[in-house]
Amino acid sequence: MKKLSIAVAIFALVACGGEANKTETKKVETTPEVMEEVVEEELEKELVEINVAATGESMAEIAFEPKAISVPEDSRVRLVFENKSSAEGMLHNFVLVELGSGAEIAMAGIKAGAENNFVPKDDRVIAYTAVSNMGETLTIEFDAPAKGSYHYVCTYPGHTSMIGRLNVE
Ligand SMILES: [Cu+2]
Repeated sequence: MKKLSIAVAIFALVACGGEANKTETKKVETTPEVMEEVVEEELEKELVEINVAATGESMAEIAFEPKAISVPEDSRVRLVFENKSSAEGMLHNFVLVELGSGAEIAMAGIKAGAENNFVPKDDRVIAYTAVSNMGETLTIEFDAPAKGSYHYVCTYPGHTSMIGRLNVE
């Protein structure tokens, strides 16, 4: 009886060993494919943080800082948008739009109204923040659009002089 259990135990051990080997061989076979998937996933998740401020205490001074930003293609962009104005009524948003469409988007934004953050429903709008109060910082995330140049504008009524360019490279 004792001998039999030992034999069974040895058999089980060998069987397990065989199974483990099989699994290992399978892993090696699929390694190149698996690694490719991992690399692709990492590219999708590359997070790029950009900092943009809205500055100025009068209508003549208001501007984005900086006025040009570059981000890599296929990146996830985290925008930290700081309203640095402190004068009463200096409300700003950041609206990323197709190149050259800023003026039309801003015009349509006035009709969209404050309840929509002055952002119209328009395919040319790629990403946007809510309207920020003086001294407020808002953070949004979005996928970088296709390679190319885009404008960012403030669509708060009368702020059409606030414009910058985002390059996706
Ligand atoms: Cu503004």
